Amino acid sequence: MKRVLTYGTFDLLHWGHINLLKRAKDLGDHLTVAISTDDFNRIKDKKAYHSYENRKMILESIRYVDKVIPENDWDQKIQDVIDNKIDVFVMGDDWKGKFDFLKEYCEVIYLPRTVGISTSQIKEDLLEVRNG
Ligand code: C2G
Repeated sequence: MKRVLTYGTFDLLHWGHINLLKRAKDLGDHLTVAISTDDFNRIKDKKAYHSYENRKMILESIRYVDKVIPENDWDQKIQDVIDNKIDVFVMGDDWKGKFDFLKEYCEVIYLPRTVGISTSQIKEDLLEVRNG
């Protein structure tokens, strides 16, 4: 059983997120997603539209996702890798290099981000529609 782990806020879930989750799952047999709590989003200076509970429920309904755990701070990744017996850590390549310290514990893979979609772009586009 090859176990994969990834992290994110996954707010206003879109096809870029799904592309990431699908490719992450394809790297193993079991995918755990650590989803940022509302408090941690404040630390990341992100304001999610959906609450942690609702973002968690949405992620748990995705066929590629086997387990969802909370991401409370920047420093939990090594423990998460150990506790969940992770073989592969995956992130989009906007994070390239940032988590190489995990290479002591598991494989670290940065996947190309999906171009043309982002949660902030969705918010900007909707604002434009509303403001005309
Ligand atoms: N992503 C992607 N393509 C996009 C948008 C996002 O591949 N068009 C990927 C990101 O690279 C990330 C994942 O989807 O791997 C989740 O993106 P976010 O919810 O924006 O996550 P982020 O705020 O980057 O949180 O400790 C790590 C952080 O929690 C990552």
